Amino acid sequence: MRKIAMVLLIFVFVLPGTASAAGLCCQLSSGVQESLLGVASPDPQKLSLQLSYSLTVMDRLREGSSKRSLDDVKTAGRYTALPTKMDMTKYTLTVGYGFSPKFRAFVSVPYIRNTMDMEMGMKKGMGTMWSSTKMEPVQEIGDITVMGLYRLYTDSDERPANAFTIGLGLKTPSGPSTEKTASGKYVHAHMQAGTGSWDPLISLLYTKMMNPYLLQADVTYQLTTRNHEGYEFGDSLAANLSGKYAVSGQFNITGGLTYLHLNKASDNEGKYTKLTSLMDDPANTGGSSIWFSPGVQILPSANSLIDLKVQFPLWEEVNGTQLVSSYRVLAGISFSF
Ligand SMILES: [Cu+2]
Repeated sequence: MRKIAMVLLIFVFVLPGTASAAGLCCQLSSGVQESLLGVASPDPQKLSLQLSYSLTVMDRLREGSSKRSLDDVKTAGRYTALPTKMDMTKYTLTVGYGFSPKFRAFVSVPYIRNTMDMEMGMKKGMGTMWSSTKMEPVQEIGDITVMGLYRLYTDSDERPANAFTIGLGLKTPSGPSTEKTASGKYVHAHMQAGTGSWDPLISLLYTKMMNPYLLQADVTYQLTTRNHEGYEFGDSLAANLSGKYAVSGQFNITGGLTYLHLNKASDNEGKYTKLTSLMDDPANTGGSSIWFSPGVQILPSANSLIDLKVQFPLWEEVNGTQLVSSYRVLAGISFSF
């Protein structure tokens, strides 16, 4: 679920801006690849700084590709701890530097706040008594990621029409993955601020510029590893097709389609597993989804970019029964120096 963070979709408003020479072609030559990394890419010898906010709202239940109501899942009788709403908020600071026209590198540091509402069932005589509860929020620095982007091919250094880029990254285990609840049990694995694992990432990007249009196809694979506690979040694959249309030098309309696949998690030592709790049954992890992304971008000045985005799932198929997202909102501002 946290890996939905890899998926980006776009929705932005107009803000009053000063005149700017930065249009779509300049964004390409400076390599803004927000559908991949959500960061403004720095020009050579330039530093970029991005602050972003994202909110993922999960408040629907799904079994396979079918919708399920809370009552459906209660009646099925398998679980006595059910999530009803999870809000995942993330503030991310990303710093990038252009070492050369071909090579740029980024470090991103997220601050995570996850909340969850649940329904707990107590067996009473013939039936089950349900009560609502809120979990203690998790608020921590999450997993820091470093990534390098190397441009393998371009037809021109100035305003290229085609560019092919490879990215290699590493997600570190800087965020805590062993937070406990007041009862001394581990908080749900997917609610922890970190995964506790070192995960390599590889991305391939193809960008095509046909002023005033920009098209980009990119794919990212995250190879997850097992953490110290024996838990492994599933590998993920995200493939994006996105486009931008420059209405003016200060305003772009954007859109995209994203396919996301997550493998099932596995919990070798059972430390995070509780088979009567829907969130703590590893069978209820992983799946595939397709997301749609309309949006806009604003360029208030030559060295800044504002990005507000919303993403909606068009199709989903999950393993087991899971709490799934209704939508995701993203807002970011980036500067280059
Ligand atoms: Cu919970």
